[in-house]
Amino acid sequence: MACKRGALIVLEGVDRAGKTTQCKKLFEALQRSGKPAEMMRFPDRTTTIGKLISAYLENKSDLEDHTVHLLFSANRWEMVPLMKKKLEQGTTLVVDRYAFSGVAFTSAKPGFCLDWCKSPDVGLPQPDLVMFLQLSPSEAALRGQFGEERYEKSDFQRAVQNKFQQLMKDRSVHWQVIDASQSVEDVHKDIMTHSLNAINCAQNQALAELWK
Ligand code: ADP
Ligand code: 2DT
Repeated sequence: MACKRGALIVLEGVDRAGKTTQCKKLFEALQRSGKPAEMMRFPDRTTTIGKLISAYLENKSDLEDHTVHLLFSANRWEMVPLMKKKLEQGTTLVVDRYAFSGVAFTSAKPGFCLDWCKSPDVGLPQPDLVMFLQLSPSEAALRGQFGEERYEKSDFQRAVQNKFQQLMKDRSVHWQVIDASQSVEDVHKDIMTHSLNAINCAQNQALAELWK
């Protein structure tokens, strides 16, 4: 009998919402409970495309806005064969940002509509669960200053948050809003509950295609 597939679990949210902290905790908890899991993050700055993106984010290079949007998408597509292989082998993937960040960040720039921004990512593996770590700008500010990277400005982050709210109206995606203002442990408990459900459901379902 073919082995049961792993789940594709994505964490999204604004800067300092706790995505990286929670991806790591979820990954470690799944491993401890004997469920095969791996962590991924986008952008993946290690590939040739990822290095172009990283230089752009660090303000070491400038790229035209459409161009960088397509590079972010290409950086996901280049990982799709590996992602599918892992999922089919039964490994659950815990992913720090995905196409939703891609759309929210570019569509927060002037002159970009949601539909254009979504189009290059149409057909990517559909996440079984997307958890949005919700945190107000004032609570995020208590967690430290913005860094030096290109998008780390409060006005832009507010615009990004609004775009995420628009994306969350789409019922074809399994969104789950998580109250990220709780303690690290309480956020983890919520995330674990939703993830275990998603892993159970994914076992018996074929992997679908995003926004198709
Ligand atoms: P993100 O990946 O969303 O930008 P991080 O996981 O890097 O966020 O966390 C940003 C900062 O906030 C880190 O210093 C982290 O230790 C802290 N942090 C994360 N989760 C919480 C929480 N629930 N309560 C308080 N501080 C947190
Ligand atoms: P971190 O590496 O700190 O998460 O920051 N972004 C991300 C986009 O503009 N488009 C995308 O497709 C993705 C995945 C969000 C990465 C920065 O890049 C932005 C913050």
